[in-house]
Amino acid sequence: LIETALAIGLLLGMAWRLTYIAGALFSLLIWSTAEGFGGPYTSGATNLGSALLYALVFVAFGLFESFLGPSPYSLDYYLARRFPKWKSAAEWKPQRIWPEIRPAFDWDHQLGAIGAVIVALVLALSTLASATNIGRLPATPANAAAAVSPLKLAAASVSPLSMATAGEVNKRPLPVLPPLIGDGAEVDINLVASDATIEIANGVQYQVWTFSGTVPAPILHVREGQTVHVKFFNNGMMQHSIDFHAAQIDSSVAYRSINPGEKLEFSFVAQVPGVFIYHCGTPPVLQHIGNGMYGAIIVDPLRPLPPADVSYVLVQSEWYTQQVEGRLMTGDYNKMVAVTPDLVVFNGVAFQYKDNPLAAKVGQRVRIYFVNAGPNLWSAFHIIGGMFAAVYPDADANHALTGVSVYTVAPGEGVVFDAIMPHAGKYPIVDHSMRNMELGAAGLLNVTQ
Ligand SMILES: [Cu+2]
Repeated sequence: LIETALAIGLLLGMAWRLTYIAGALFSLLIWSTAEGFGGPYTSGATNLGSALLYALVFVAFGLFESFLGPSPYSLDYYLARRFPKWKSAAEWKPQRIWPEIRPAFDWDHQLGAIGAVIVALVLALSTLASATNIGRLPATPANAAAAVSPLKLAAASVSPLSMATAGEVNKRPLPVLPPLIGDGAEVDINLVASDATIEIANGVQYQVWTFSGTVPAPILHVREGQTVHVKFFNNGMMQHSIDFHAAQIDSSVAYRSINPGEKLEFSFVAQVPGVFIYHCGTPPVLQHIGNGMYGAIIVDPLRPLPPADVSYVLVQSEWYTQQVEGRLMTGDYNKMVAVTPDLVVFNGVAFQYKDNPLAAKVGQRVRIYFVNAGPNLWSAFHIIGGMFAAVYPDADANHALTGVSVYTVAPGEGVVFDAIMPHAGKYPIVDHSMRNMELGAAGLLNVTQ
């Protein structure tokens, strides 16, 4: 509103003195309150902000006017002639006698000038629309940080010749199913809640909350019927907890939150086979999962599935980011609530298996233990160019689905997929929800002879 009043004052030549003073002060105000475009308040800003410049422009206008005297091309000129007191609002030297200046141009020129002023006035009034636009995010430093896209940061470091969408992610081991933790009737699991910084896209880091330092958390592999002893220690900065979907247990005891420095122990029998999520369940759970506290536990069935030649574990999840500085991101809880992810990833890193594909041979049974950690989005899991040989929603071979090309995996759900590729080739592994695929939920299965 102040902007619009200033614009009208400038265009009509009305109350110039007030306009200049208010304009300069208002520009300084914008500059000093970091209204986004105003000042150097985003990290990495390299200029002083444009608002300071406007303040100087207003000062310059004031100086011009005081040297050159009043102009006949202004409302002030006419108002002051009719109401002499108006001068005090309009002029730097009100005591000066108004010279009788006649308009120097003929009417044709004047009409042109008036037309131009009207056009400019309409434009100025149209800014009212944006000034009162409620739906727009205010230009605060927090919103500016939230607007930084990790994918764009990742792409910025990529040579234009690279085929990769978001650069070549640092290579890490393929997510092969690890061996059973133990062969006996009982196994021990030690997990530590701890803060860490990990890569979520090429060259882009995120300040995560983890189980044992990685996202996803360590892959746990047990067998149906084994008793699992869980030892959980909180080495983080706040309360955390651990919730195993593979267990049937009193959650108010086993899954309770513990303070930093405390430990928690419980045991459960892995009675139900399958692939399950485990995650932190401390409120707001959305934030604890959103910041990285999830993993997969595989419970092998006593009545085995058809033997697989190669087995991988994929955990899908979303990242909701805001910039800390440079290429370091942290979580954005507002985005988690609004479900506006910046990245959707397999095993924590956008596009990591595009540059470093999963591998298999023609005719091999490739098993993918798939967990969707969410926290919010469903996955439409798909291998482009492929057909699942079997989908096991419950790890029971008698319940296998066949003839499925896309299968839905809800947040928190785990499903076992078998694929047998009859031809060599590079098969994209994706979340067939296209937005999610473009945000990073895409990798490759490289099938060779
Ligand atoms: Cu937690």
